[in-house]
Amino acid sequence: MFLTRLRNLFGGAFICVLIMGVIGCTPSTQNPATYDVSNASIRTPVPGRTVTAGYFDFKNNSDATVTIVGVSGDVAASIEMHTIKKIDQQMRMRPLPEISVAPGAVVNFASGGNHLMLFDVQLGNSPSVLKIELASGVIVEAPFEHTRLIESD
Ligand SMILES: [Cu+2]
Repeated sequence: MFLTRLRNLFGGAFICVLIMGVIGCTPSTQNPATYDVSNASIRTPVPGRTVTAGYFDFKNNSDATVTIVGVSGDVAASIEMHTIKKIDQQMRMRPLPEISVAPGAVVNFASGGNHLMLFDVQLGNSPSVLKIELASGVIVEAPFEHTRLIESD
C-alpha cells in the first residue's frame, strides 16, 4: 500500500508532517474575503441613452463596521449612490452620500431601493470592474456583469 511504502521509506514522522502541513494551511487559504461583493451588475443602457443603474450586495465579514462612501470605475464618467424615498406620496431618487455596514451584515443595492446611477456609460467587454470605496481608505474592486433590462423600475 502507498502509505505503508511511504512510512517505510521516510518513517512515521514524514506522514505526521504531511498531515500537519495540510491542516496548517487550511485556515489561511479558506478564510472568506473581508468584504464580499455579490450579484454585481450594470444594466445595459437602452439604445440612445448613456445613463443606467448598477446593483450589488456587499457583505462585511470583518469585525468592525465599515462605511461605503463612493463607487467609481472607468466604465462611467461618474457614478453616484442613490436611494429611493417616499416624498409627498411619490417614490423619488435621492443621493446616498454613504452607507454603513455592521459586522456580518449585508447591504443590498437592488432594483427599487438603493442603487448606483452611472452617467456617461461606455460598456466594453463584460464584466466591468468597479471600485467600492470605504471610509477607511480601502478600495474593494469587483467585476460587474452587464445585464439587459428585465423589469421596469
Ligand atoms: Cu438613481
